[in-house]
Amino acid sequence: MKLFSFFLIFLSALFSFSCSQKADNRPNIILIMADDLGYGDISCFGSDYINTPVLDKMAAEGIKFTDYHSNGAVCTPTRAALITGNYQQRAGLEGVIYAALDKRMFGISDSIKTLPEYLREAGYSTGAFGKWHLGYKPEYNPTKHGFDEFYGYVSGNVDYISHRDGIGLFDWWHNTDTCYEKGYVTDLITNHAIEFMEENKDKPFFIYLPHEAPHYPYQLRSDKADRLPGMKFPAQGSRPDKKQAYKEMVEIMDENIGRVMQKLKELKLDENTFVLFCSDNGATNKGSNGNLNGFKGSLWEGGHRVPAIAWYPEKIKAGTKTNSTILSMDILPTFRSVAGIFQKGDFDGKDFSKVMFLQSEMDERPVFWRYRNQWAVRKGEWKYLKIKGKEYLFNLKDDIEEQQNLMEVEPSKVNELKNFLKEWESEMGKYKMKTE
Ligand SMILES: [Ca+2]
Repeated sequence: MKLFSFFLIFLSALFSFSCSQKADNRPNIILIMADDLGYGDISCFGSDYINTPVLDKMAAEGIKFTDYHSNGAVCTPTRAALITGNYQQRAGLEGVIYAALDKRMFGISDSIKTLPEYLREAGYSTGAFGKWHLGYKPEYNPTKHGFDEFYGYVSGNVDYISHRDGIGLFDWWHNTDTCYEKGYVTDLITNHAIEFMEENKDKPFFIYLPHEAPHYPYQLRSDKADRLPGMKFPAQGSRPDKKQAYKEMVEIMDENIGRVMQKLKELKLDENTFVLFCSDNGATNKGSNGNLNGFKGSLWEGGHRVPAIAWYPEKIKAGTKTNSTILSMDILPTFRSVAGIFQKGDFDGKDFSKVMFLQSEMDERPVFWRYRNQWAVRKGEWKYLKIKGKEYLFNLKDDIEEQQNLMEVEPSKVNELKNFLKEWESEMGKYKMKTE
């Protein structure tokens, strides 16, 4: 009997050892998101003006998404979709949360389970370093929504040097406390992400690294702060050469992403870490959306088709490319699957891990955008768009520039897409929009 008990104890020890081994082998996940970076703003997406050797190398060693879209055409909605795995409308965050004091009441609701909450529950250490923009109040803080640690700012943009927000208030935090530290935002958030990697190198971690670059104010490392207490300041910064600053800001971000990649190597985590890079909406006129029509804020392709790259040498075939249509809301189900969370989840977003790891394509599905009296529906190569009361139908496969309106030519396609939109609107009508 004694021998039998001993055997059982041995078996259970062996089992828990193999489980913990398995748990430890789950990949680290790093999500790096640029702010307002356009489809034509990095060299591997066609820029001949901005040099991004680190991102180019990631793409050469990983997979490039040609048809990746932010859920929103501006910051907050994309972040809401990303963190919830659903259309941002379900969180009521269809528009931007502004810095003005009478607009600060909105934010991410407690009742929604977030991406870091899923990953933390599965044993991941979770850290957010950079821009939050999902609410100012303490209850909206990243540490109240699944992140073990947060360094950064909660508004839409801060002075890169003085860390003051759009109305001049100090906006730099360590968790829920204000934090005074010197440094250029792009460098600082990378420093904190790297510290987090070092501290958590022996267990799986999830790092969310939402950069400020290349969002305004257009400032470089050696610039003086523009936003100081009691002073009026230009929101976009005082430099006259904003386009040049924009270019250098993207290049500084690229250099800092290189520091993260280098640290992965040093810590011998490069084999077992999955890195996804993307942008949160299209570029303004300071940047480039390649040959796409429109800018940030619009539902023309330039407002939401943005660069994305995934890197995971162990599982992603080097130098691959996908034309699957993927949105920010697809990241949550995908990361759950990468982290080995197999409980069924009910999300608007869909797992795209097979696109990356097995070179398969996503099943065709209708996807939707809505922002400030603009509507867009995509299914396959077709896009229905309604802007300022005018309707358009485009075949993006032949006409990515959105120049040939096929409304009159393909009425049945128009009807199909409008019916999808009607259904979606009726579903989203259940939710109260809190912003703008
Ligand atoms: Ca943005």
